[in-house]
Amino acid sequence: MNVGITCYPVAGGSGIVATELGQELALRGHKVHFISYAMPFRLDRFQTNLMYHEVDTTSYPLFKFPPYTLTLASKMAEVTRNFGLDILHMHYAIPHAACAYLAKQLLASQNIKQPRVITTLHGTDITLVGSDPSYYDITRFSINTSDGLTAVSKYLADETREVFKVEKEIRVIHNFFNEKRFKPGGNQCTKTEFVANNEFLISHVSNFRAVKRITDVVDIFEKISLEVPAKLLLVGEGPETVMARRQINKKNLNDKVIFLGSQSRVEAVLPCSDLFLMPSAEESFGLAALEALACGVPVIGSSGTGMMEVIDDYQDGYLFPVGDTTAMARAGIALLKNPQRLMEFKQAAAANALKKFRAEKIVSEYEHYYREILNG
Ligand code: GMT
Repeated sequence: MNVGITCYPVAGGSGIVATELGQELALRGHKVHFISYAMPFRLDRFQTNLMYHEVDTTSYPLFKFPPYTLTLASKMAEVTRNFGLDILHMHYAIPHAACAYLAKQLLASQNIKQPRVITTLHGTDITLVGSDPSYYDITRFSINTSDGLTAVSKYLADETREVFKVEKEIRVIHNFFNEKRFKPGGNQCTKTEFVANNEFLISHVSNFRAVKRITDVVDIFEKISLEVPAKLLLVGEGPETVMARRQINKKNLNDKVIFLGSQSRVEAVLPCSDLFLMPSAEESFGLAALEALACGVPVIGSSGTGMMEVIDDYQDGYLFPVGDTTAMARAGIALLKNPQRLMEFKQAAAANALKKFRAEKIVSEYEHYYREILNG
């Protein structure tokens, strides 16, 4: 198949899923074309069957906001025309699904065969941004006019049906990880690079947005570190980084916290961790949590979110209500103080992730779905 993929190229779950999917499809022999304003975050090496098409948005003094959506739609039409795309797969509804609709109309006006449009909903495009009144109608329209619709969790599919009153099928296709890269032990990091022999390594990976509740991460870590020797590894950066640094300073935790900044290969450091914290206010799935589990790291996350489909409570992690940092810390302390249980959780984390979310399984679900939409 010839597949066009559009995603946000910056560090963030939706772009990462889109990139990893494109890479896996290319490995399976499909021709994959990324169409975006910059090279996607994890698309950092040449790969057979994979091409990148940059969208230029010419500026003009009249434009306060250069019209990226128009140039993106034109580029989608151009790539479809030149490479005979069968499918345009949009990751994150806003504005990509609307652009794909426009591209199709453009191609129809030129009597060129139109591709099928599939939109994958990732989370904040529904829960935060899409439901804002200024985006609601156009998001609903783009969802309804897509030929196929997928959501990364049942939680998100239900939310979409409820918020947008969508009646068409929303296929749940969970996020996935590459089992050759994300695995316990076998990567580049050495734990003693970060901690002393008697210390535990606790980590958090995100784009440091408010929804991640970084203050809770620091709060939970502080409580744990009062009971067991530990260091906190923070990977990523974003709007909340400055605030996190301030909080860490204020709590005198500087010598216990390591900031690694943004990393495109988190699998190089995750296997060194003993525990992963993801106390987000909202999470449609929690890809970072899955990548930690895949590396054999138990996760403490928030109940009432899509993480309930990722973490097996009391088997490979714990789920607590958003903001209950005391319960989260207590569970973390008990786990780290019990070597036998910690080992069992680590093994269960890797095994559960592999069983449910390995790329080989999930990418086949996408391939199947593409064929269904093409034939239907
Ligand atoms: O989590 C973010 O802030 C990034 C965001 C995105 O769209 O890039 O992530 C969303 O999509 C990920 C991939 O499907 C999911 O794993 C995340 O749970 C989801 N984030 C939220 O729902 C807050």
